Amino acid sequence: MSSQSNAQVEISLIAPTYNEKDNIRVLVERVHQALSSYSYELVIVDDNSPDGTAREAQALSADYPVKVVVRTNERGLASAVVAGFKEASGRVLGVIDADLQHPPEAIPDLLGAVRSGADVAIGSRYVPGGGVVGWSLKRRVISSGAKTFARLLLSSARKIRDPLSGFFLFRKEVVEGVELAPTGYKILLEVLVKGDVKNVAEVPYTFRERERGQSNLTLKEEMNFLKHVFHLARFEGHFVTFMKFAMVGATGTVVNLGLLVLLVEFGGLHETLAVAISYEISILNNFVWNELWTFRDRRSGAGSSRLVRALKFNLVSLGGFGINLAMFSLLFHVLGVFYIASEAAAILFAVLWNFAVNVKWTWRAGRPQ
Ligand SMILES: Nc1nc2c(ncn2[C@@H]2O[C@H](COP(=O)(O)OP(=O)(O)OP(=O)(O)O)[C@@H](O)[C@H]2O)c(=O)[nH]1
Ligand SMILES: [Mg+2]
Repeated sequence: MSSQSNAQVEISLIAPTYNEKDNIRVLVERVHQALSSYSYELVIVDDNSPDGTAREAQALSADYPVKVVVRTNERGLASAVVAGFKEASGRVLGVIDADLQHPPEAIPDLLGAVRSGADVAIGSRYVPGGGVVGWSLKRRVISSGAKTFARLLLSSARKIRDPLSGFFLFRKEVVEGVELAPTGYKILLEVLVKGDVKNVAEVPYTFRERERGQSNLTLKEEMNFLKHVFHLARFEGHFVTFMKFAMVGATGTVVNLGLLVLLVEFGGLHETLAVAISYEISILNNFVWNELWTFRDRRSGAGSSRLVRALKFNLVSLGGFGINLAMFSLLFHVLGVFYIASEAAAILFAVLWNFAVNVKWTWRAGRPQ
């Protein structure tokens, strides 16, 4: 059945698999049930799983519109999905996990959204009606931290509630001529940032616990995620600005500490007063450098006076300070993370917050008159 001609296939669903032998039959059956009234194909991309997933999939392809791609010299979720896209002949492409954490029954709604004009339709855990079941507090915190990180750094992800979803559909034209990098495992981000995306729809679903088989998620993948987001930020063009902003922040720390020592040791000021004064002056230091250097080309478009920008910058920094404290408390007191790691993560988030809000508010790009 996989020999249907290109024009006939409306949707190609890609399911990457690694050791999913116990899930693959149920997946194929449920997808078929959900899509029986559509012309579809299911492309299973297996990395030569030792448990024999590919053989099982091959057997199913006799009765269902299933295409099996077996890779023997490569391993990895993202590159498997990209390989699947290359084999796909549908006008709409989609991605679904093979372990049934993404309900195939939601596909018709996603397809409906694409048919009514969405370029990308996302199966979303974070719109009303969606959710996750069975996650520990730690996994929730990591997941929402990763989500916030991506949204702060990537403007293409900012308006999306679930930009890290692994369950989504999109029109093939969205990625026409786009080189999708097979790094990181969040292919949706790659599509949102690099693709030609105007309308995005989010359709709720509930992410359930895996019933059979084992998770393939590793720490290495998590690290790859950070690298991937920085790579995409560079692609969007905000990366250089962000690096300047971070460098200015570093000079602020030097001013802050240096001044504190001066005021206490040589000025004889009370420590608390010295902390307050040196903190405020370091913020002013940062403001001046950002005004003259980081956001130099945005000044005229911001539509506000320098004094107003300075006040806004102060407010944003205050917010960043609050975020730093809150995040530190959550990681250190609630989750028991080592205090230096907690504060490092808290600083990263505060800096990202400061950056994102200053870009959007203090030095917002002017509208064409
Ligand atoms: N081809 C291929 N597929 C993979 C690879 N790693 C993971 N997958 C598949 O990608 C999908 C998602 O991987 P999971 O391990 O379930 O990741 P997760 O859903 O974030 O983690 P859990 O909630 O613990 O299941 C599953 O269908 C996996 O079989 C890989 O290296 N190659
Ligand atoms: Mg899974």
